Amino acid sequence: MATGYLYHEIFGWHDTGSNAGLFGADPAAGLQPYMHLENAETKRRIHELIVVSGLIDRLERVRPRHASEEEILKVHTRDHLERIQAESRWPKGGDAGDGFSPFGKGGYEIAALAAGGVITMVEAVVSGDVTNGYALVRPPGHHAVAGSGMGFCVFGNLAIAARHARDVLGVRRIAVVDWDVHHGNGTQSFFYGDPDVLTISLHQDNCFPPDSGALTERGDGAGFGYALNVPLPPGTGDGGYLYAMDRVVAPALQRFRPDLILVASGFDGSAMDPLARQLLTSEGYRTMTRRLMEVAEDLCGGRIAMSHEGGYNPVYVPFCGLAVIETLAGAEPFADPFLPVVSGMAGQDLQPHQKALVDEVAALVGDIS
Ligand code: 6DK
Ligand code: ZN
Repeated sequence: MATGYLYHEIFGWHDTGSNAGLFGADPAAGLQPYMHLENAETKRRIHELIVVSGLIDRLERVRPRHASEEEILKVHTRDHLERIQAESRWPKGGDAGDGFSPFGKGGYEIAALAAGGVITMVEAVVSGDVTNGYALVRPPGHHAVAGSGMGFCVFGNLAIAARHARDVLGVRRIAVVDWDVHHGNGTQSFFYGDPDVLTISLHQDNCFPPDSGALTERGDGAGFGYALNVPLPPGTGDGGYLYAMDRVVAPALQRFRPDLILVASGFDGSAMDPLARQLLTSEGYRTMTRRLMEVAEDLCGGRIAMSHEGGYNPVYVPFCGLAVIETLAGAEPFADPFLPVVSGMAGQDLQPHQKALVDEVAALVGDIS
């Protein structure tokens, strides 16, 4: 049983510039120029660790293609598509929508390759060429909404691939599990009224976007109950996340019985991330992956396609990525030299206030049928 892996060097050429990530360099305000926080390094370094560790030899390489305009238009407005295309021709590129999601000249083609990359990974999984797989794409996608990009995202990569799976590949029920530390608001928005796509987002409570991802966001009309949000308190570690997997994610999937599971995989919930305050270790990501695989084997022939999202510590993210992908491939753990440091941090165990929140969400799972 093969595990698919998709990466392309040109993802590293998506140019987010040097504006310190959120606030453009402004000497008068004391803002020094720096790399944008969403830069190529974390992704490149995951890929390099996959090669150097030898895991690459256990993986089946899947080649990306560009998403077509028609595929992008399945979730986005023509306005958004054409604005990205136009700004992509500007000499210095443009911005996907909120002023801190910049892209360089030619950024449209790279964003279309990211969306198309997730499409081809989903195709490989659905056709049975591979059992599961990881698309290490960039720019990320889970914040992009119909008419705009935001939060470093240009197009909704995973949502575009999910629509493709439904409309073209004939997949009926799709579950999305988003473990990026930020709320998967974009993905949720596309399927908010759709009872055939279950979206579950585990994120740090009110981290990004502002005021998004409360547990009261549950879907609309026929889709009510088919959006689940688990806004974990800051400081949640492996214990809290695994409790959420056992109490919310696994039972929700078992009730929903998906034909395919998609994962929006960010590593910004790690204990070393600069953009959030969670405590996950590579072992936490490994165990979450294993739990999902067990459920997937039970429900949908093991079919899981993961799409890369955030994660901002260039030193630690590669070990988290390696743990997830080697688990998907059934490979032995290679290394995580930081594990003693991060797993030894106080508060890794499930804390009472984390349990209370997860239990509150668990009570909503019964509305899924
Ligand atoms: N900005 C992502 O990792 C992107 O989910 C995260 C984007 C975080 C932006 C940081 C932030 C604010 C907060 C308040 C008001 C304005 C801006 F998409 C992924 F890359 F995956 O907190
Ligand atoms: Zn994120």
